[in-house]
Amino acid sequence: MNIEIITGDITTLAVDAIVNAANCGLLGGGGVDGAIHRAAGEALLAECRTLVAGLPKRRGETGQAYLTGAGKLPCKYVIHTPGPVYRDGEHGEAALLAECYSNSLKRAEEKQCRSIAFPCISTGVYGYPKEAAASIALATVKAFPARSVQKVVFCCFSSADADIYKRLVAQSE
Ligand code: AR6
Repeated sequence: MNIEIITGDITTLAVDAIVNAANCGLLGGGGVDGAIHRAAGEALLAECRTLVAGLPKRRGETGQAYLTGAGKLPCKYVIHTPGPVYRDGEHGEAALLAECYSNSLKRAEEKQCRSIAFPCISTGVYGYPKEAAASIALATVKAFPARSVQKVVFCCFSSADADIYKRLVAQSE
C-alpha cells in the first residue's frame, strides 16, 4: 500500500473515496465536514438524510463509518466517520480513533476503491492531540489487510500537520 502525505483541501481530491470527520448526527457541521457538504451540494445532504433514517438509532456511532455518494465532488464516495471527542485519553479514545480508520477502509474495500484520502480525524474541534492521532492513523492504515485499496492519502490542512506525519513515517523506516 502506497502512503502519500499532502497539504491541501480534501474536497478537491479526485480519489475514489474521501473520508469525512463527521459527528454522530451525520448531517454536516463545521470544519472539514462543513467544507465537504458545501462543495458536494444538496445531493449529499439528501443522501445523508436517507442514510440516517435507515439507522437503528437514527444516528451514527463513534468509530463506525458510513458510505454515501459524493454529489458534486470529484471523488466517487464520501465515507462519514464520527471520531471520538478527546477527553483525557482514558475513555477509549485511541481505540475509537483506530476504528474510524479501519472501518473507513472496510467501507472503501466494499466498493473496490483503489484510493482513499483521510483528513486528520478528531484533531480539530474534537481536540485529539495531533501527534498521537497521526501515530494511530499511520499504524492502523499500515496494519489494515488491504485488497483493493492501493493508495492512502493523508490530506492535512496545514503543512505543520503534514510535517508530523512525515516525521512519524521517517522514524518508522
Ligand atoms: N480539507 C482537509 N482537512 C480539513 C479541511 C479541508 N477542507 N477543513 C478542515 N480540515 P474538524 P473533528 C482539518 O474540526 O476534530 C465538525 O463540526 C482540520 O484542520 O473538521 O473530527 C463535525 O461536524 C483538522 O486537522 O473535525 C463534527 O461535529 C481536521 O480537518 C466535528 O467538527 C479535523 O478537524 C468533528 O471534529
